Amino acid sequence: AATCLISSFSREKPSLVSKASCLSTAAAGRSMKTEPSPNQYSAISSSDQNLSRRSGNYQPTTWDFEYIQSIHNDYAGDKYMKHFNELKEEMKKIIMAEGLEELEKLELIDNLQRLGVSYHFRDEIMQILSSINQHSTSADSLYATALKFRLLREHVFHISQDIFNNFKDENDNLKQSICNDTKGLLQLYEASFLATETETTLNYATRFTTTHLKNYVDNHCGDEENLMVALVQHALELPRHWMMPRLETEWYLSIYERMSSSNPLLLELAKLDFNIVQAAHQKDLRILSRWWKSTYLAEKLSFSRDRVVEAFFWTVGLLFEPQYSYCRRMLTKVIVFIVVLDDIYDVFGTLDELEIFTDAVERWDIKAMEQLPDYMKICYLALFNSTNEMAYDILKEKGINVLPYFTRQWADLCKAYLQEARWYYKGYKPTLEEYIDNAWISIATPLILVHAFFFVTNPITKEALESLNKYPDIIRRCAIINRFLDDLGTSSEELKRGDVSKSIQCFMNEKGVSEEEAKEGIRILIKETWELMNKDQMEELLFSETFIGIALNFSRASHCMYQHGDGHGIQNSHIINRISKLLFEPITIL
Ligand code: 0FV
Ligand code: MN
Ligand code: MN
Ligand code: MN
Ligand code: MN
Repeated sequence: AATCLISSFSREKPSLVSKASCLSTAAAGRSMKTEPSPNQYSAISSSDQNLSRRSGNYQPTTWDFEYIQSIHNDYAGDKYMKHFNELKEEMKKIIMAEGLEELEKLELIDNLQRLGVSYHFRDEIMQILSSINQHSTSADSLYATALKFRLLREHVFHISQDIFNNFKDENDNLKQSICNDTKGLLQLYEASFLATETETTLNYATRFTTTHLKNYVDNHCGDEENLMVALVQHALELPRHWMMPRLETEWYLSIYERMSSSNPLLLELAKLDFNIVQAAHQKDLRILSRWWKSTYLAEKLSFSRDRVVEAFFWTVGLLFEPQYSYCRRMLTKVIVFIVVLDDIYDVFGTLDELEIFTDAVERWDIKAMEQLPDYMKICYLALFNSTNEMAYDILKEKGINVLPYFTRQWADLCKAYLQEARWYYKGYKPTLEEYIDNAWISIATPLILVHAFFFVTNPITKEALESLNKYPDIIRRCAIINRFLDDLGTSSEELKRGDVSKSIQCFMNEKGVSEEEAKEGIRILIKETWELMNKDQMEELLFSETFIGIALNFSRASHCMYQHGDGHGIQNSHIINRISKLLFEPITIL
């Protein structure tokens, strides 16, 4: 029934009105100053003083402008490049060496991926996997079978769950004899998250392995020296398929180092790559923090979350490879605008103001600014200029006018925000279906993915554009997962402050269950939506591997951002640690 709910969402899809005329304002927009001196005018007019507005009580940023500008990194530039390239060539020889057993090859690929360096060896990896796919035998251990299954699936080779039939008994259940094979169970657990919704063996395997792995951890409580215990505990927190790749790499580097079977060359390569990539990210971040400061949005709209580092962290979750610097920088701008707008709609704006603002965004017209209160003018013009500028970049580079796609996304987002505000002011409690039908747009995932599509796709086909306009399944599912995760992490604070019922409250009202039961229900919906997204990944033909990877990574980033509450708005120590390790602390190389 849950699956039915998720696949039945439909939404009016307004046709794209060509707004070619807007592009001419892109160039004008670029020269329009978004940088008034901070005391030139007050953003919030004095007539507003006696209005009672809500507050998010958001704390200042953990990493301010001065800190970000002051970072010095020894790994920036070309200093380590020569040595790195030597290591990379050596590594290629190891990967392509004759005489490796199939299992050795699979383990090597798994380690390359987990250590975050597989992007240097894409061709080699595909070559090995397709040869394994063609001449595979089946008399393997559970461990080898599950590893092979997962790696082949991750790379979209067709492989059936029947590969696990050897491990089932006459009643079609998984054999009890595998319960003590922890290494095999762990690998089967990881593989099971790649299941689609009809693969009952694999879906049952998730529950089966989770139970037995939990027992294993309980029986080895406190045995932290034991690497298997560390690996199992980590996997139970989040399976590999749901884990943000860079965070996995950061964690696994410390584990791999402790393994007696580790390859010293690979370890050195991976550490060096981690630091070089981090230096590239810091460079992006320095540019962004100057831009963010120059907008004055944090000062002018002080009710809003000042979270440029967190926004950038999301983009590192979507795609971390150094060559995607432009995409990361643009998407970070997009995310900080989303957060500012979200705070206007959720916290600060009055319903009248929100109606006018939504209308102005739909019109996408510099003249529409006149009707706005001062604090909205600043935000409107900054959004208008940045978006037009991005469209101008793409027009220059690819010869396509994407402004209508961008502006439609902002209009759809604002309309969804407005719907939530109207529900809130009316005290209306939507059904779960009504809520989700709006909330998969208001989570801003479609907007971010549509922007990402244009930044990473080349050439852009007519078929892909048509599909994009109708919000393809992969975007929809990713958005629903992100919405559920956001609600699990943020809704308790949101409701205290005053906000529309979120999915958990809708679920409670509708099913008459407790908050804990509703949360469990939402977690099941998340797993089921992933099963649908896994199928989308295998069936999607119009979008590039890069774009599909961004969509999957987006939900992975959400799992990590919201794992311990609201990682974006209310900084908890977990997320501060994760961001620091990923962006600011180089790995020690002896
Ligand atoms: C979520 O905030 C939010 F707006 C974020 C993190 C920015 C963009 C979204 C993603 C990158 C997924 P909040 O929980 O206030 O959002 P809602 O929609 O619940 O008000
Ligand atoms: Mn962990
Ligand atoms: Mn909000
Ligand atoms: Mn909101
Ligand atoms: Mn939220």
